[in-house]
Amino acid sequence: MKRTIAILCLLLVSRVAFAQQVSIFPAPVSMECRSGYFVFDGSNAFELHPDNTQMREAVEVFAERFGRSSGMDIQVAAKGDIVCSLSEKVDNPEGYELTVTPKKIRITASTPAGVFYALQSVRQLLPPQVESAEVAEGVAWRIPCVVVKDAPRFAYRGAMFDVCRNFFDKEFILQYIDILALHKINRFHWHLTDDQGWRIEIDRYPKLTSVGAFRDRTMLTQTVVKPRVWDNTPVGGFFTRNDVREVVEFARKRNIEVIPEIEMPGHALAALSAYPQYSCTGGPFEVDGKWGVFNDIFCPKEETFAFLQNILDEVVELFPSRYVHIGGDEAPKVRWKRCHHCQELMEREGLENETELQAWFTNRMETYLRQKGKTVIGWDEILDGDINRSAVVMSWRGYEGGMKAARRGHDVIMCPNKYLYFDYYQFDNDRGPLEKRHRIPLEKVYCFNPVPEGLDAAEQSHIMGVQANMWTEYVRTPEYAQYLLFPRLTAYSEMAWGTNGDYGAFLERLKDFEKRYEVIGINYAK
Ligand code: TNX
Repeated sequence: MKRTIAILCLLLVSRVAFAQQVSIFPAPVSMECRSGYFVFDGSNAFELHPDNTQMREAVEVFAERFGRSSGMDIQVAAKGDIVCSLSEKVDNPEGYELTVTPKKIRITASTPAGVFYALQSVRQLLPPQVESAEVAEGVAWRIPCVVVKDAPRFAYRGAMFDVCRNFFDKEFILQYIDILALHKINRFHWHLTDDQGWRIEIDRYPKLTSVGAFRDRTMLTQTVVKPRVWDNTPVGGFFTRNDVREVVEFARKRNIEVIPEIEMPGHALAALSAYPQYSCTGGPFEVDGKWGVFNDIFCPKEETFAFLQNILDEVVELFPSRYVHIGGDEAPKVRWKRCHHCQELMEREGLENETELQAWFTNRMETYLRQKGKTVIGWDEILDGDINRSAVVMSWRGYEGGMKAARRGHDVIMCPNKYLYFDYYQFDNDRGPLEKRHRIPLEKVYCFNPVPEGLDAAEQSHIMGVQANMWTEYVRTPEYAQYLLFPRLTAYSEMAWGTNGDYGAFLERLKDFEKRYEVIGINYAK
């Protein structure tokens, strides 16, 4: 009797200890816990089938991280106890099976991306100190025995970050990308051009950055609030071509496609400050330090198309991504209405109004990029006209844009602002400059349903996935960006992966994950 009680107690204790350790974000599709641990002792090695460059890259990121925090080096060898194999048995290209026993870690996937994700799960099964930038002492480097079967619901799981309204440097972006990989997010949409700053170096047009990347002042109040309060400190910055290459490569190794966004025809004031000849009025303009929507946009002249195509030629060379985002949102037609050239062009092309002219503009750029093998993405305003079906629509003003796009046969990415805009405030007492907008509490993100009711099966199949957007008008520091991003991004990742369920249980699991945020150094909202 005593023995039975003792065994029961032991079981209970080990279950509790277990429960604290075994939590992966996003939650895997299935996970069974077994007894025992796999211990990392410095003698471990990867065994790869096949042993090729892609497979080595898939394990390298984990080995680097683990090496830095544990001091242990895991090499690839002919025989090893961490066995990674490709197999057609796993059908999702990002899916994987992970079996941990006291003797071996076995990973099976259909592509190296799945192997990479299995190792991100192993990363999360390890104590949070694995995130440490230096060797952490006194840590039990072991993971519990588990059997995990996992695969994402959506192929497109994106995160957008705006480096234009406020500049965020390369170090911040690299750290963010690594955190995205931890959450199995696979696209980084990099918002690189806007009215308040042009952030990517273009060889052919040096003034885009020498002029367009800097501004004299920044508005501290909301656009609608009077009197306006300004910070008169000059600010700016941009990414060199080498910075871009480094970010793209860093992301690629983490199964993240970096999608550049070059805004057109609107949100173009920084570019027009440098090259006013591509506006309708000729300028002059200044890189603006206030927020909102500006009337001066690119003028659909032949010279402008040449300018934009030359820029895109360089962009395409820097970004191997399948997608290029060309913006398309918030483009007022005030200038086009009063511009002789635009009116003549409309007449010639048989375009009824300026909205059709924007569609004509978009289609021209879409065709140009398609010929270069790229798929164009645009904000849902591009649907206001009849645009080529090959363009992908990002639905930000609610579900409607996405539904309309799917019905017309466009592929769609869902990022409605009332659910997935992390620049919107979280708590009732978050009374910062964001108070006028919607509140997006954690639960709203977690419970978001990306596939709207009312679409038939064929239309639903056009929903490629989701995206969380981080605009930075009022976000001036990395710390504040992180405060807005976390833990909402963690909730988002579980929804994007498709395993969001009981919100209460998610909150319980999150407590453990916060230790990981702390070791990484993330300033999360508590
Ligand atoms: C709308 S989303 C915008 C951005 C702003 C954002 C602020 C979109 C395509 N346009 O330019 O930064 O709202 O939340």
